[in-house]
Amino acid sequence: MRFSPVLFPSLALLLAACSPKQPAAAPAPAAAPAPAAATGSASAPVAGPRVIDLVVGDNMKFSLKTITASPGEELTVNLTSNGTLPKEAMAHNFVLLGKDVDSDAFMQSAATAKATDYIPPELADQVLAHTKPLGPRQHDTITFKVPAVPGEYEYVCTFPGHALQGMRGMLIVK
Ligand SMILES: [Cu+2]
Repeated sequence: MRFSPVLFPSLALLLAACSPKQPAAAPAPAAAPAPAAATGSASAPVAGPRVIDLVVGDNMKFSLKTITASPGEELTVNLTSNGTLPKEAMAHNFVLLGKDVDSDAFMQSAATAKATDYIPPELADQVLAHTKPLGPRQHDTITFKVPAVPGEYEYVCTFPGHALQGMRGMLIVK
């Protein structure tokens, strides 16, 4: 009996130590809703690449002389040929060149690069984007990211002689 006063306080301490509020572990499940929020935002409308329809043909012109775009914007170029002449005699492509590329020098090399679709392999690093050469009623689509640096980027048809006859245009990034 004499020890009981001592025993009781220690028991009380023990109980207090064992019955601590367990909620400390509770915050963990709270993290679960995060992924749900992420999938929710994915269902929101997402803007895809802006589509540019470009028509080429026997007149050796691009239907658009200029294309204006924002830096870093994604563009899809739909190139369609409504030409009638055989592909061997007249093919058309869309080749977007880097900012400070000498387009005349590029075209000179391209003219002899038939085996690689008129893209000279040694100058491939000067090309930002390009389609394949199209014959009559053919079609090709490319998607690319507009350069982040504002300025003017020339696009040309690299089939021999075409750019010299005016088959060229300008992508204006601003
Ligand atoms: Cu052409």
